Amino acid sequence: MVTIRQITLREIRLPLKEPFRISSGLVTERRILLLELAGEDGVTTWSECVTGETPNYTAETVDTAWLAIAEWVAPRVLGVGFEQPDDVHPALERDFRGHNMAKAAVEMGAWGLAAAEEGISLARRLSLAAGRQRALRPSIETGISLGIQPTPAALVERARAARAAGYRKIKIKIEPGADVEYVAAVREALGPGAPLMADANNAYTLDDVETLRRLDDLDLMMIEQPLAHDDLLRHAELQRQLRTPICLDESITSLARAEDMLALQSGRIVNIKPGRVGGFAQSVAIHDLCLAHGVPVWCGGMLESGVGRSYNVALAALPGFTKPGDLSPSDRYWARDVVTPPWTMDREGRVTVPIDRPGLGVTVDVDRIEELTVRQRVLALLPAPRVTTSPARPLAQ
Ligand code: OSB
Ligand code: MG
Repeated sequence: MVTIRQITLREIRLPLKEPFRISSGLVTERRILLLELAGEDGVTTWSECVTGETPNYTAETVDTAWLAIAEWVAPRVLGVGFEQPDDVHPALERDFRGHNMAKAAVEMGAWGLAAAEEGISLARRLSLAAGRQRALRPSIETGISLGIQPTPAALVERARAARAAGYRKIKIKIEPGADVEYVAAVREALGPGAPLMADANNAYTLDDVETLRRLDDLDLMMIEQPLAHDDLLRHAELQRQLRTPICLDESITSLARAEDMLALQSGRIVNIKPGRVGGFAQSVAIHDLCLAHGVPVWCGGMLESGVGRSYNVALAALPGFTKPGDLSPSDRYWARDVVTPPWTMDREGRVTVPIDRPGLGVTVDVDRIEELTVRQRVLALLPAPRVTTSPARPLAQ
């Protein structure tokens, strides 16, 4: 049984070490929503809402998520005794459209709370989703996501450094004008065996098939989300014309969309981001579906703080996550993270899953979060109204 008694919603500001540019936008400082959830008997945990600052990735933003959590998500779950954390997602879907990242922040917090209350790690708790037991990997192979650079030479320098640091996958953000030449330069510099991929964040249409065909000659692990954010049909058309597997990110917003992708053959790999699909229950369901169909999945990232990263690491420990995840260590993005110890990666490009540490596996640095907080709101059920009995008065005649 898991019951969320109170949610403290905070916004913190965390400057990125360097600006991160993708085809659909630029971010220099993250605005991050953190949730502190209180359950029974004083047990608490933290979760993160992974919305961006602007609606360039999905329609949600930090501000819409703040509103959605306070107005619609929290009132549905506060004080409700859920038999399993699996039951939170359906409760948030009934007559409540969209706002997946706002829903996910609370839904994942319920998984975190269940893990903390049961004294097991988040990864172990998640491996028991939907009444089944899944094996767990003790460490996750990690990839880096390199933002769009001013020149191919600048990109090559970053790719070389990433390879030297041990990263198992180098994802290159592309857009028209910064694509074939850039990726080819990295292929040339790092050699034929280097694990490279490209992510377009919707920057192309089927009119660009010639450009995408040239990427096809660069032996990439995959091309991520080349076409529109909500498209499946055109991706299927494009996949028929490419040897390189298409990986879908933005287009997969639920289990149903993953089923559609399989039916339409819109792609051959899925990037699972739990925020994008409404939380852990849907993430596991998509994972299970893909595993059953031999479709590899990997865990994407949203420039999370160490709190969100702990959820991604737990998810990526599931057996179908066979491609390296966007799970860079804390110091890739932050001068100082909000968890201790920070997330680290070994020389072989692996992040260790804290399988035997209860809860998130890291300690949340509450003092640091206090310092970084720009607004805060406590969400709780109103205390039960005090019943006042007034003396019986004769009805007015
Ligand atoms: O498309 O995967 C993406 C960040 C913001 C929005 C979209 C994406 C990304 C990343 C970041 O690639 C990966 C990471 O968190 O390391
Ligand atoms: Mg992507």
